[in-house]
Amino acid sequence: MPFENLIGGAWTAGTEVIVNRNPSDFNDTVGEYAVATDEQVDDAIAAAKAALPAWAEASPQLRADLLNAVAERLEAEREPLGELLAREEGKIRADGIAEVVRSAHFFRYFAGEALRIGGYVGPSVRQDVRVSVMRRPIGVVGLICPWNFPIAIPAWKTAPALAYGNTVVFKPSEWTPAMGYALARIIHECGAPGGVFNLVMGDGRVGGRMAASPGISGISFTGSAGVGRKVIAQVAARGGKVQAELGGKNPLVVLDDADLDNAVECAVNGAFFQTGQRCTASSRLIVTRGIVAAFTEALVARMKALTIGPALASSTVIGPVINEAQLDKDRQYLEIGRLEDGADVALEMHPEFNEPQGHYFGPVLFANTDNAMRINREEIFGPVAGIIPVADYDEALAVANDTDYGLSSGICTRSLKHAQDFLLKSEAGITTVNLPTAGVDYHIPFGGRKGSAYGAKEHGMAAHEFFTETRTGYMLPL
Ligand code: TXE
Repeated sequence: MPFENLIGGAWTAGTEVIVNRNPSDFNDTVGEYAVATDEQVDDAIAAAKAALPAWAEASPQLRADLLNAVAERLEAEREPLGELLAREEGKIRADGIAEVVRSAHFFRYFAGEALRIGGYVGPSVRQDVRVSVMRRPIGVVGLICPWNFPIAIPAWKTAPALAYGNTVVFKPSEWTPAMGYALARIIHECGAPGGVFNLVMGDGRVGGRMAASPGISGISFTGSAGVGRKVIAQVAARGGKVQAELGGKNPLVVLDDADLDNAVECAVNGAFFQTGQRCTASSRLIVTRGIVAAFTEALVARMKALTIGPALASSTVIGPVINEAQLDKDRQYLEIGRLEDGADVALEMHPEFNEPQGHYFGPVLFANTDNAMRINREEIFGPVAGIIPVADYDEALAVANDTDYGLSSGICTRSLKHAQDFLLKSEAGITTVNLPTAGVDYHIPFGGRKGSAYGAKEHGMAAHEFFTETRTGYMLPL
């Protein structure tokens, strides 16, 4: 029995299904998930539109209660959902559970925000006139999400959308429908009125129909730059509102005065944890020449301790990549780095088992690379990193900023002067000091610059920028 779409409060069968397979084990089918037809996408948008007035005008307490109930269910189901996430996406169990807990954090945070929508009332410059600035929902929002954080990214879009009175049409990635379905199931079971939150599963066809629909006021997208640019153009052309998070080619700078152990931990975490499939992953390791030999040696030694295996095996640190296409992409860049770019391969790891069959690709570390190489220009989105030796901090900053992307960046140093300068001059939306470039908080703004993003930032105090719009009022009381 396939898992169905949620349209206007009713679970609805499709005409085709996605067969969701476990990337750790080809013999394990996670489940079958209904693909929404064009008509069903349109029905979901219509249902969201019909539910909008009541939800937008509902007491914020009612909205807050729903979000708190969802948070409680996510926390209660953290273990089984974390395991399902690991089975479906390939990240290790502990990361799967942590992601479900983080999703609950978003719902709890925005339950409070529903009661703090805010605004302004005050005197006009005109005698006896009062002005008001209200924050209002933008309407029906479409959430198009990727596979790498299959419940956290939907949560960080859904929670503010609902908190501020919007209604939602949500499309998970076709590679991770199970977590998208689980979120829809929980929201439905917690009593969301029919049409307030709709689930339409499927691939780019479903996403494209959402982006093109005039019934959707705003699209929030996370995914590849190529698809994101298409969605941005499509929505902007029809006067819709759009925000997009598009990946990165994130630098981690290591200076001679860095704490070597800390720098190695930042690099191995940022570059290889979650199999390098994080938009904030460190893929360029920019290292000054006084420490590059010691850093490379220590990083290689640390990498050799990383166990590659099935996501649910307790010994696994590096799980499989998501699918065949991503595996091919990772393999291609290994050859591009070796043959086309002429980089040295400092370490190429392989799984030391042949069962179960999965999309396994070991971490790869290139050395003696330069920033002109394709492996340092193009997003690979796998466990692949390149060491770029540089002369000093000034060259490190210039190389770090020499990229089309601008999501996250990091620097490992004991110099407050260089740390402060990097925080100011790095052309990234998120910059860390002596911390990995991946791993963020949920209550502060998240998002990139340059080719990594478009429109308002997400998370915490930034989310109202996209999910609300201001209305200005002038009143002469007579
Ligand atoms: O992204 P896609 P995927 C990058 C990373 C990865 C690449 C592919 O480089 O290798 O993207 O990953 C929907 N109109 N990131 O396949 O294809 C699609 O169904 C509307 C970085 O996940 O961009 C999915 O739900 N929607 C990223 C979503 O868009 C369309 C995280 C993303 O799919 C569509 C993941 C269309 N024409 C991948 N075509 C990050 N920034 O974290 C597809 N979709």
